[in-house]
Amino acid sequence: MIFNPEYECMDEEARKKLQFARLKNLVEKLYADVPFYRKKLDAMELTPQDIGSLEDIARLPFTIKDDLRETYPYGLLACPLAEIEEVHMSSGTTGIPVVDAYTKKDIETWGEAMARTLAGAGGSRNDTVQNCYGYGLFTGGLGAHYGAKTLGANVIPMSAGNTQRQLMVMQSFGSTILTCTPSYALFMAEEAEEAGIDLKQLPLNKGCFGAEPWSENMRREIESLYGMHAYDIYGLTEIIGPGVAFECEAQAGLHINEDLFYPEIIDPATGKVLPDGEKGELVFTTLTKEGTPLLRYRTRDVTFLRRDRCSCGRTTIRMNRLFGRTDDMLIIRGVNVFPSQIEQALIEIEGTDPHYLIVITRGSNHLDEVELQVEVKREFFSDETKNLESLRTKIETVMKSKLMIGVKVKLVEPKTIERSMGKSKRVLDKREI
Ligand code: DLL
Repeated sequence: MIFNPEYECMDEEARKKLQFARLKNLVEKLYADVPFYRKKLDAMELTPQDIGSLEDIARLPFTIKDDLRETYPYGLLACPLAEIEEVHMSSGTTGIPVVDAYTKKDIETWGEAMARTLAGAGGSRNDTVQNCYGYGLFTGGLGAHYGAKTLGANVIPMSAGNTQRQLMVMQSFGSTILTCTPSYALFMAEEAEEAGIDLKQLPLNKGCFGAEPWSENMRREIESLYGMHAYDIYGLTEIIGPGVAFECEAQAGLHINEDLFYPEIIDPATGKVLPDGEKGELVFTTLTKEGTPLLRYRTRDVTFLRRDRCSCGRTTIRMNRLFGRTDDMLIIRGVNVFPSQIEQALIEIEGTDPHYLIVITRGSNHLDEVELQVEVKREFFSDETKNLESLRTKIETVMKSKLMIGVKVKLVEPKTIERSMGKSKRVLDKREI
């Protein structure tokens, strides 16, 4: 089901017109009400009148995470504080958090964006959403909650954790949609197996997973363990939280809610806008936000955009599943490596589970050393040592050819790598540089 065909299936010309009108409005508002942006525009000798077309967006300044940190908590507010209804913060554990402040209308927009997301996965008012994203300052819990309500579905506000109870609720309430991080979905499946619960027999038939990188391999794993369709959903606190982009039933890229969030891809080194199809840093401008609207926010997420039509009937631009982040790119012995590349390489190797940890150290010879801990499927672990050794060598060979660096592989027993209920940690960088 398409939740809002008027906006999701809009003809391209009409959408561009709408985006331009909203952009113009936004720039006027920021210039008038947010001293931070007024200063930036003045410094570039730009006024709202200079924005005469949608393409002129490229003339506007970027906003970066440090701008948000430096103005913490309310420096970027574009409305009186009395109009703010709710605040959320980024889930990062280090540094000053970034704040998103929502007016009543912003919360409604968020509900709409997330209702479109759940509908993209085939959800409707007949569904029961078991929402295991964390409630609180993190945007996952309440974002999915508002979306389920706007859709008219029944929402069970579980939050993350207490896995035994999650499994009990899943069975007794007959939940049909699961919303959580992909790593928590896998963790719950392991616990279910242990408890002798066959998830495939339950009514649960779709899931909306995001907030962290995951791969096609993990998707296939989740789909087969639960007997469900698993969809990728994307968003970030600074822009609204979840609801920025979502996969539809075609599972072929994530539809961006571009009437609300205007996307661009730039070269992270030069800031130049790149054409559709080219990989670079994703940038968003919030087109309708009232509380903390942002101009050209650099997400640091790496992907590309595609404008070809989707079989689902939506006309919105799609972004590819993320390749990684410009800032979590690892530089190992001078080679750029994204953790997602390691995961991709693991896909091709039978016998491994999608649980891994990359441990980086700097040896006494000052060279970086990488140990890749990989969980092995239970059947494999009980096999002969000879088979384990050949699996280990195989992974090392594949990594060497894909990443161009040597990686020491350590095979570990199932369930030894720490599980996460929220965002999982894949990299342990012990280098002291
Ligand atoms: O993670 C919002 C969210 C909640 C999205 C629930 C989806 C579901 P933050 O905590 O601000 O917000 O983290 C945002 O997480 O810039 C990406 O790097 C990463 N991320 C989010 N979704 C995905 C995804 C929420 N589907 C940051 N795939 C973003 C890969 C993702 N990475």
